[in-house]
Amino acid sequence: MIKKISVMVVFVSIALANNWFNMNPAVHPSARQDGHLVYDSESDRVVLFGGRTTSGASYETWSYDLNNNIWEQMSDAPMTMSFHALVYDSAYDRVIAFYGGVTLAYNFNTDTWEDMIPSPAPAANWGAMMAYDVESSKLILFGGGGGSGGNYFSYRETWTYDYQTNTWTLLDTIGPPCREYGSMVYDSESDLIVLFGGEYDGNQGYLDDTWVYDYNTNTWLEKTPTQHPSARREHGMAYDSERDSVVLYGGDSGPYETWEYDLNTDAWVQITTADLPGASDNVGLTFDSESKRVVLFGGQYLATYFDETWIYPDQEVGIEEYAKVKMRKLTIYPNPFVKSCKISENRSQVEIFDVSGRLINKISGEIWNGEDLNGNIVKSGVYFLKIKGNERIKVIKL
Ligand SMILES: [Ca+2]
Ligand SMILES: [Ca+2]
Ligand SMILES: [Ca+2]
Ligand SMILES: [Ca+2]
Repeated sequence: MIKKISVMVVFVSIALANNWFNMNPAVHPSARQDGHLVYDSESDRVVLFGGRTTSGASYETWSYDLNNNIWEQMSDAPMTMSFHALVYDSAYDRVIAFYGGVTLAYNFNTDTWEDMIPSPAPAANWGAMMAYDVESSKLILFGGGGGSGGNYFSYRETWTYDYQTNTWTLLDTIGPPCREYGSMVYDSESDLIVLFGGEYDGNQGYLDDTWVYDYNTNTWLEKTPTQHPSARREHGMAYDSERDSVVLYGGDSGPYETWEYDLNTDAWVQITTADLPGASDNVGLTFDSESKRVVLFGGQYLATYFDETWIYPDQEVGIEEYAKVKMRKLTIYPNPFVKSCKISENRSQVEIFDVSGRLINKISGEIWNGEDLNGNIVKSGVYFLKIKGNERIKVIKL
């Protein structure tokens, strides 16, 4: 008699530690560093623009729908940008890109780019930082690099840009020490912009300082956290409004670190995660407030560019939502199976139980040959796989 075991996947949510989860979308942008991400909250889409691929700076615009794990290529921008700054202006529902005095605006709803050609504009070229103060409806830009021929320096200016009047206005020229390649995000709960790190004055060393900017009073203030990430540049930051936490990831040439900053208590905490993206620096990072997840795309480690899409934190989600995300990754082949099945997720330990909860077998690796602990082929029917991998436990109904 031929035994057939059909496979259904059912997930049981177990307490999970914070982790990164690889979404593995079927279609995605090509590998790149510095492909900045922003979240268009009106459209519930993450927008990626530009970056540097192996063939140079990119014109490309992509959108990502986390709910359906789908990337879609949109219209190219009128010019390439990398080492640019990118932010979402929620008042006008526009994505604003800035590099080297050029200001571009993108409307996802109509999939159209405009070259705004404002005058004056900040003089910064590469590595300026932008964030958007939602309470004040103001885009804020700080710093950036300039110079040429080995004579490089950084800017110390704070600017705001208004899309409707197409006007850049200089707000402050003191603020934090000059820098490029830091990161800046807006903490909506505290109504303050948070800046961390970067590269000082045209590559005169890396910074490890934490600053906040209040547009309402036009004031910069240096924070004094007792611990904080080490000095670095080219890290990514995003503000998780669900958990009121600034998430920092990576940095140049290999700090594969995840940190979270609570502005209210002025505390940075390093988060140890079981899984990590392939890239360490120049990732795209933003927060999808509808899905309540930080989204990461691409980045680099030394000379290698990445095309991975990850989300964070992978925890404390409802069973349904967890299943929706996880089921995309996990496949069991063939289904139903007769002799053996291959479990797509390669985890260290898989335990197989029958419906009464009795342990049938333990396997390491990806293949279950349908045998029990004594080497006998099991009866047809329903079995559960318990996959232990790092912090995550999944129970799968076979
Ligand atoms: Ca929109
Ligand atoms: Ca404000
Ligand atoms: Ca806060
Ligand atoms: Ca979403």
